[in-house]
This record gives sequence, C-alpha cells and structure tokens, in this order.
Amino acid sequence: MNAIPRLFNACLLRPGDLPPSRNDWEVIGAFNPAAVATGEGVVLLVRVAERPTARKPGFVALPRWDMGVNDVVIDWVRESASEPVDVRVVKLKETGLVRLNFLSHLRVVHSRDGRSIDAIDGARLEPANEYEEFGVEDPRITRLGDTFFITYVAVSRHGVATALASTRDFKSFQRRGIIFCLENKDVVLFPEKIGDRYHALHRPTGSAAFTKPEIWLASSPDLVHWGGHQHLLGGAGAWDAGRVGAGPPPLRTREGWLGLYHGNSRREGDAGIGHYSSGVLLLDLENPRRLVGASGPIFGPEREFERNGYVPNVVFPTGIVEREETLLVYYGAADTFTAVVEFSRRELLNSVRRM
Ligand code: MAN
Repeated sequence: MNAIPRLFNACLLRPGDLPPSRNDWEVIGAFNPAAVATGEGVVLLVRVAERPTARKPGFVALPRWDMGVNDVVIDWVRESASEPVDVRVVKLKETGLVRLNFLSHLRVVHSRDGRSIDAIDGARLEPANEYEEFGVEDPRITRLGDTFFITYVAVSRHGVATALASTRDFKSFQRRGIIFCLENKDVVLFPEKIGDRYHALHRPTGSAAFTKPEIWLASSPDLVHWGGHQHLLGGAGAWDAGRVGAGPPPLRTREGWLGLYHGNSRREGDAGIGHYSSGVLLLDLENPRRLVGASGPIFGPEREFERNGYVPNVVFPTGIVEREETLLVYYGAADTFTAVVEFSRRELLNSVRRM
C-alpha cells in the first residue's frame, strides 16, 4: 500500500457512547458518518446500527420497522429455517431472500473543532416508509446554497436503493424520495452545478455477473430526475477487485475534482468479507466524465479499531471537511466506529496516478 501519512487520527465514537433507541436494544455500530462544515463547526450524520438484546435459543432475531404499527418489531426466525451469509446477513431458506440482523438509523452529532465530539443528542432520521423498513444507512451530505442534501441507502423488501433528503438546520428533514432505484449505493452529489446540471457518482449493482460493482456518473436538472448515466471507474487492482464505491462528496481543486473512493478486496469464492481500503481519484473540472487519474490504496485498515469490530478490516470514508492545507476525512472503521483522519491536500493530489 502507498499509504498517505496520517497527520491526525482519532476514533471519535464507539457504540457504547450512544444510548440505544429502547431499553431492550443495544447499539452495535456508530459508523459511516456523513460530515459537513457549518458555522458552528462540523455536523456528522452517523449510521447507528442496533439489535435487540433478547435471545431465544434456536431462533435468530431479525429487526425491522413495521409500517402497520409505525414502530420497530422483531421477526423471530428458526435457526433451521435460515443460514448465515456473513455476520450481517442471513438467508431465509424458504424464499431465498436475505435479511439483516440489525436495524440502522441516522443520528446528528456535533463537533466544534472537527477532531472531537461535543454533543450526541441531535436529531434522528429513522426508517419511516416502506423503502426503509430494514434500515437507513451510509449517508453523504452535500451543501448546495443554504440547503444540505443527504443521500442515504434505503433498505427494504423491495431491495437496496438510494434516497434523497434535505435539511437547513439538521433538526428536521424533508424526504424527497428514491433517486436511484435498486440496487444502488454510494450515491454522492457534487457540491455545485457543472454546466447547468447537478452531477452524482453512483454505484449500481446487478445480479447477473457480467461485471463487479463499478462507479458510475449521472447528471440531473433538479437532483430528483437522473440521466446521462456513464461508467467511470471499476476495480483494477487486487485491493478493489471485489467492489468499489464513491466516498465523500468530491472537492473542487485547481487540478480537478478530488475524490476518495473505497475498494473491497474480496474475490468470488473467498471466505469472509475482505478488506475495505481507499483510493483517490481526480476528475476533470469542466467535464467530470473524464477521469484524470486514480490510484490506490492510499489508506487502509491498520489501527486496532479498524482491524477489529463487527466487520474486521474496514475503513470506509464518507465525509470530508476542508482545512487550509489539509483535509479532515471522516470514516467508518470496522462497521463499528466513527473516526477522523487528516491528510495533506497536496499529498493526496500528488498520489493520483494520471492517465
Ligand atoms: C451490505 C452491508 C451492510 C448493509 C447491507 C444493506 O450487506 O453494506 O452493512 O447493511 O448491505 O445495505
């Protein structure tokens, strides 16, 4: 790995730092945080994964939000009727469909200096419709004018899609519906219009194995209707052979749009989930469909909290905040923790292998 020096690095949040939503639940992860700079510091929107503490011998607990009762419920499924796919996912033998053994929502967390947490009692974005019954996950925040736009993964019996919400104050959120239907994750909005259109990176996943999941680019007149889809980048190395996806929103630099993306090393037939590391990409400022260069990995699981957790060996960058010469990158570690790492902007740009 061609690792970029970590100028500052801290684990900011552990599951035990956050109270569970109810007494008989436990928080198992506070990770994959969206981040944005505001007048008051840095706002993080953290994915909080929870599960019931109750155990019934011979059964697995599968939580979900129930539209009928407008509350969370637990489906107790016989162990013999299901098989684990990985630590997060079980497959129901009768239907062949999968379920998650936790339920995620998003919580607002405040940091004045961007390097430590001040308040964890902010607002929440919780599952609230039929596309969110198995959880809302992995947000990204992009500021456009005076509105913060949040893309997030909505998981349900209808599949894994990406939805859009917006807020001006991080106290209340307005849902704007599904913008990329299934299966699509890692949808990241550019922080300004290019030409007269909004742009997004996205990551469609098909079930027919013509390809591994790749990063695509799309554009839109209004953030809701997306078209002009085009492939941008696929896994080219051993570190990102399994899948890739955009990380935080791209940053404007004089040399182009600078972005981080994650890659997964799992190959077909490998046991386990593989390692998640990060690469860096650069897109043309006027024409972001032109990839100027990409390289990786430049950031990988090394620290104890990145190597050990619910899903070991994961760094998953989802937020970025600019400082003078440096960038604070917010990331999920081991699908369990929220952490921050500081990189030199110059070093990141220099690490891009130009095409
Ligand atoms: C994968 C992982 C999980 C996530 C589900 C649904 O299994 O990324 O963390 O909960 O997909 O999005």
